[in-house]
Amino acid sequence: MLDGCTDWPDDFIRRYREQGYWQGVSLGQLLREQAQRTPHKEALVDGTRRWSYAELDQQADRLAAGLADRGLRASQRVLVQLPNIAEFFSLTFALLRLGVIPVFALPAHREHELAHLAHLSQAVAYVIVDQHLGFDYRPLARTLRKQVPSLQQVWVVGMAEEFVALAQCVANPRELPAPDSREVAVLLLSGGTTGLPKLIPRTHDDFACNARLAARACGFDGDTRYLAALPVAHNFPLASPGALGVFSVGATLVLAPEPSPDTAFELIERERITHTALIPPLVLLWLEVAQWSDNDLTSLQWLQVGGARLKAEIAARIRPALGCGLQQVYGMAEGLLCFTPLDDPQERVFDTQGLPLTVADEIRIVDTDDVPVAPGAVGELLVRGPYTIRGYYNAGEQNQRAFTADGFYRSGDLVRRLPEGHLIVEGRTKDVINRGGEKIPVEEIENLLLGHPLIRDVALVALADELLGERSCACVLAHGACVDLASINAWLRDHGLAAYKLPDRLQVLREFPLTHLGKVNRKALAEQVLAL
Ligand code: OOB
Repeated sequence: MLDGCTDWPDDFIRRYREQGYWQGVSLGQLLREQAQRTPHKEALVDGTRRWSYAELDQQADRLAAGLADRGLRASQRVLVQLPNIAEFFSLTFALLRLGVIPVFALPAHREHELAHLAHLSQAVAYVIVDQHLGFDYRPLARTLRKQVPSLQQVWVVGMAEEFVALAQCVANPRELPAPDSREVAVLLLSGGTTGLPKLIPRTHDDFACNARLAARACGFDGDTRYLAALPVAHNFPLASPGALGVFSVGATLVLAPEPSPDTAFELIERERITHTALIPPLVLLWLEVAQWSDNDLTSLQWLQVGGARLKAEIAARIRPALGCGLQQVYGMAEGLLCFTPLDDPQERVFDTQGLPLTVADEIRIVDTDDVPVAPGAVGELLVRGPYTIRGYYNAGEQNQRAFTADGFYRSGDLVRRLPEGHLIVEGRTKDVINRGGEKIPVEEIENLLLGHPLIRDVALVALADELLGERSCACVLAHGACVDLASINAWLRDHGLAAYKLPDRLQVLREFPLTHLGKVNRKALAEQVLAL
């Protein structure tokens, strides 16, 4: 396995193979086999572009050959920051076929996050689109190249300027040695528990298992037409079941450039979409707009909702407004996926976050001493299984904290389990603000803000919010002069922070409430701010 990664112990490897979770097929092969079964079937729709399985397969082969000619070698890393466009998939499959490991940054990430990801992964290349939704990624590439010496090459979808156009990186397809399915296929980003995002190594075997079984749990088949409205670089629309789930059953993936109801409703009507996935704040927006939209949404059968807790009252509005069923999804880039079964009674679908995907997902719910809680009680969810990682990439010390000695991942989520096995997410122990599904690692923002000349001390806390579930509030002790939210956020933006992580509110205080151990009492602080 790639250096810096933690493998499963031998007896688990044997078991997961014997039980058929790991099928010994690399992700590149998965597409090839589908292309052989259904070459003419529509694989992917991006605006007016429509690629069959044979075309997608061939595009990937041509890019793989071209990128190999440019010196890419198995197990190198490439930082990929692409929006929902067809090239995301031709490139990803090209890299997968070479055994080169994509690191999936989100389109919203900026210099602060990207420099960290490039350093941590020692990426040799960075792939961008020229412009998307009014943002030009080329100046970002210039800055990043200066900061990260390992980044030798920048490939651009569209106008490359001084860089190289991805369209130029093609060559005649040739036979390439297939990577071992036990190898790391991709590096995903953690929602973050401490500081900056950590990298999550997912192997071909485990990621294929993730996508294939998720597709089954969501009833995907050859007639499925899935709309990727969320950014496909995220595990939910990428592989849970998302795009890889679509490709594993020979279905059709339709790409939306952004998830607004205006764009998505047009696509649902035009492309006869059957399934899609959203985070809770977008559900609210879709519900609002559906009231007066005259788009025909009757093809839509299932809406998957995950990433943050969905309120039962909102869940109940989905079928009346959108005419489709709801499936709750509780997942994490580290692995474990839970889905409400499609034939579950309404109250389970509204009130729970579903059942683990496989019987091989070992779940423990424990107290702060790692002792299992009584059945039905709330505790931290620990998990181990055929598609849950055993360690982050190059993170020895953090791995000591994030995993138990016997290999369980500490999710940082507080859950309880119903007698039938359904999990309900009740809160969390980790220091992350979940802003409607977008994760804000508290320490990362606090560390940045501590560098601000007017800030003496800072605590970022979550405030309850109707729309997003949580919003972030930066509570600061200031040096004399007054500070305000606009100037703090402009400063954070200048330091290259992604916009979704900017504090929603700033509160200047004289002192922080402390716990009896002398640490900032965040709960009391949030209550104090809400009462102001
Ligand atoms: C998904 O993945 P990540 O890695 O961005 O975030 C994982 C965390 C979980 O540990 C949990 O704290 C929260 O997001 N979460 C939920 C949730 N789904 C995720 N909290 C409450 N209710 C839910 N339904 O967010 C993700 C990955 C794959 C599929 C779906 C979501």
